[in-house]
Amino acid sequence: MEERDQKVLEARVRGDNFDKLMSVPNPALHRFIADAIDLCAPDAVFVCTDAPEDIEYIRQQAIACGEETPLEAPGHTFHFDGPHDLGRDREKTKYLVPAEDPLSKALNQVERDAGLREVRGLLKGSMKGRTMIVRFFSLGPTNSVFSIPCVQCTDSFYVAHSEDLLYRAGYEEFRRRGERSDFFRMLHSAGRLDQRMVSIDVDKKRIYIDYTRDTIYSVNTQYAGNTVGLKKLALRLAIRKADREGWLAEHMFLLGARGPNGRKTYLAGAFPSACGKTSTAMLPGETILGDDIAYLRNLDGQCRAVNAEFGIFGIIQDVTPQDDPIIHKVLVSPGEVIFSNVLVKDGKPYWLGMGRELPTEGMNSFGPWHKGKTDETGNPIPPAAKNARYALCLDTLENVDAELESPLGVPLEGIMYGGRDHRTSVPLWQSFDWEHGIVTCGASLETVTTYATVGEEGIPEINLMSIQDFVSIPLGKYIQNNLDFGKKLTRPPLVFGVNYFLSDRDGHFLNDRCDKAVWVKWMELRIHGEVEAIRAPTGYIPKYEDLRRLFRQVLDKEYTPQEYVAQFTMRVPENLRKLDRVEKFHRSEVPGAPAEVFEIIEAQRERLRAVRDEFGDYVAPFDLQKGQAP
Ligand code: SPV
Ligand code: MN
Repeated sequence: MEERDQKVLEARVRGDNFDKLMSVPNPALHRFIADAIDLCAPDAVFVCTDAPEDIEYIRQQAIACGEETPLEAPGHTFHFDGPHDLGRDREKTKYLVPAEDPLSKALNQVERDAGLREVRGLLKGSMKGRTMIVRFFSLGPTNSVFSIPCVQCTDSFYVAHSEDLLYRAGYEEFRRRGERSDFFRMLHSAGRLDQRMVSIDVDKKRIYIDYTRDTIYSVNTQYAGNTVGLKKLALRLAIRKADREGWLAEHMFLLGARGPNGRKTYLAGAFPSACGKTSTAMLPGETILGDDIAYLRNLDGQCRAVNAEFGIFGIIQDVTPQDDPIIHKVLVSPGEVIFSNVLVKDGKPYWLGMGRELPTEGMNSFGPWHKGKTDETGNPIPPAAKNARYALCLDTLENVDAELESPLGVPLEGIMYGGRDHRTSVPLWQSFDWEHGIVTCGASLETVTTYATVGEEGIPEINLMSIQDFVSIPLGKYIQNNLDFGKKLTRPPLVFGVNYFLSDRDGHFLNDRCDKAVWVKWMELRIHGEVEAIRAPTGYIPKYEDLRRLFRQVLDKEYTPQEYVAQFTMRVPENLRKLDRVEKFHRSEVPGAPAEVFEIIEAQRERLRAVRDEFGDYVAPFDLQKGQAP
């Protein structure tokens, strides 16, 4: 360790906290912590190891300091973020980019030196009067080719506690790895807090990613998506690392789908935030491995995947015992759960769409709330935030997959992409091959903005592979990496598209929320070549008789030919218009987009035109099926 770091740590880290730091013999780690102390000037430093008593201390302090409050059910607490801090803040999240090496202009960035000065200026002295917590984690299972060790310094016990639920402990992992300096570093301060323990200076909120040093800075915010460094902030660093090392870090859930005779097939799914990702990951009857971030590697030609995380930070809106029975059970049973930005009344949490009437008064992220209360602009304040969430460990779910901690991950055989698309794509299809899927499902994913990010909702946009907010390398390079990854696999995962939001002319959804359980079964069978399909211009679509059988089997539901035709009719004009938007996006926003993108788009256009010439603008699946070999 350098002498200056030794001096800082000796002077500022007291008692056994100092010994805990010293027993990780890593000068790069000591450098980062000494710098954080120097900059933020905390009164005390608490070093949290993997020991249960250290973790218990964090839990207790989150309550003692008022960032969390116990609810009636044992183990449950709630936390409020401020009214202007209820989602990921795209505008305030920027890459620190060296002047000589800028990123695609679609990615929010600031020149590195100027950005560093700004964010470090805001962090200066920010922890005076407070304790800095130092925590160690591993993204991915420990002791594995997938593991990425991370250190988090924060002055928020809520953030430290959330991370305890969402990630794997990593103090021992750091000790095992000795002097290696290839770990992620995260520094967060909630900044000045009011008496409700809510960040005051949200106008000075900054979330800056210094990928040249694998370091993240976050200040004047508490919302977990902006502060829990291991979540989307680390995903941005992981994408850079994956780019260097030839693997993929993705915004994907992982689930084990059950097939005939007890077979299990692993599928991943990429959906933009608030588009059905967690509820797909948690389908009753299947097993869940993860709901948000997956790492994919080519191990001896096979695609293997792990969950980077160990818990779920899930949207609670619309969670009901009928639609989400597994998670609902955990949310009403004793056990460790942090509820954020719900409505609280008499020690109980309430959320929008919970399937019962809400109280007419209580506490929420705006303070004391009553029905009819308005905000400073005169708009009614909803009882709970749309983006209210729960944080809990995956192993509290009854259908958690047994391979969650497997150091070699699970074999991944299918990937699905889906966004909020009301007018264009059929509810389910399979791409012709890997490249077709990456381009026409992933890189063409259209959606509308949701409450998961701060700002206006319902704005249409393309969101590459549902991960565009987090891509930290040139977008064209990111697409190329995806294309190359599949080319090198012996048998790349099949790529599927899903659209849960397809609507009729009057804006009514054409599917029920639970239909996705059937789609997953169809994918499982396709992967094993056990079900046929119809060749449509945009990919393979299911046959009616297979869906009818699966609807009966899975949902005990009679699926009519009318429903099938309404859902699976190829909307040619809409699809052609979509291709135009996608092409325009890639030409204008994705410098260096691979030539393959444009070739595949053009071929899809040709197929759509050919079908239109034969059948007209709207082509029923039965018409497509005619004349095709079975
Ligand atoms: C998302 O918004 O995609 C989330 C929640 O998973 S967070 O990124 O943590 O805000
Ligand atoms: Mn997410």
